[in-house]
Amino acid sequence: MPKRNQTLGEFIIENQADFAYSSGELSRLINSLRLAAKVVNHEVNKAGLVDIIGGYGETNIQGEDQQKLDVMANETFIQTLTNREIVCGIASEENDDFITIAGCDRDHQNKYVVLIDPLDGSSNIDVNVSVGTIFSIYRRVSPIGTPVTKDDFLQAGNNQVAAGYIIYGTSTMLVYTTGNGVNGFTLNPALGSWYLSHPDMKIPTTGKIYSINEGNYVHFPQGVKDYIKYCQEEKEDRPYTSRYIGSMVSDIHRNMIKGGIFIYPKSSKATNGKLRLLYECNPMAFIVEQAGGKATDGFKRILEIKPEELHQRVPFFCGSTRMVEKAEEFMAQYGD
Ligand code: AHM
Ligand code: MG
Repeated sequence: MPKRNQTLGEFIIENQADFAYSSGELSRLINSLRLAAKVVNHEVNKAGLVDIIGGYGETNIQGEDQQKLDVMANETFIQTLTNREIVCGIASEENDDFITIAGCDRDHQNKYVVLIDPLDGSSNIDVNVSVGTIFSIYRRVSPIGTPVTKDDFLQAGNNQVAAGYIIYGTSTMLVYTTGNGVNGFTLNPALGSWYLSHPDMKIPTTGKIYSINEGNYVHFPQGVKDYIKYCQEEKEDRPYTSRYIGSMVSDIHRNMIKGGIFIYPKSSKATNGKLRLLYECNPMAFIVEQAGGKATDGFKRILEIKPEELHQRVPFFCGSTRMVEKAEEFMAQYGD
């Protein structure tokens, strides 16, 4: 039973037996992520103080300008996981291809791969709005002791062993699941310790918040347009409130606590939406489902989609179950 104010270290030790195939490896991996998160948190917090923000002169493979903190966060997570030889492979939203950890075919027998979006919502950094890290952990499907393969990363989300996010907000939180519910830890920056502040998180079954970039309204499918009009209708408990930070971790974290729906649909400009199945949607879907919510592409469960590419995008409807189901009803009227 989670105890409030327990540290993350204590929590991991106490709950180690809950991890499937527990050998301590997954615990050590989550420990590495919490360490890297503290380093990134430190840098994010001083972003306004030093000349660290702004374009880094590189464009990532999605064609977006990278900012220095994206690069720093990417390197911090990759280096921490690499130095500790805790995984056999890493795939990052910021890298074209996956990384094979040296020695995974000889010296160490690690069985996990990590997929990571090191700093999501990074266009918000230079305006002092919350950003986040999202991670997802799978057991490799190729034999232990051989180099990792692309198939180790292209697994359906329901194979996830663990997933989590870190939100660098008014306080810094680490929220994660290993498939036994969701727990949230808040960083005490003075002590550098994470404390269990949100044990066994449950998303309300319905809510009054809808989060979508309505600026793209004219490009949305008719089902989404109709759902937005439904949210705005004066009837029963509506109209709902619109809240869109543009930083998915923050938008979903708020909806997890207050109840709500987050939608990033496809549009006539972006045929599969914007968000990446492997780095963004699968981990958030696993967390939200573990908290009792629902995540689909408007028609089918995100966690059942078999990925075909590392950087595949997918429409995303995620949040309170009854709200996602209502949005799906509108989508179903028009088909995909
Ligand atoms: P990023 O990975 O380049 O930071 O993009 C992902 C972010 C999400 O956090 C957010 O929900 C979305 O992009 C906002 O996009 P838009 O500005 O198109 O609404
Ligand atoms: Mg992202």
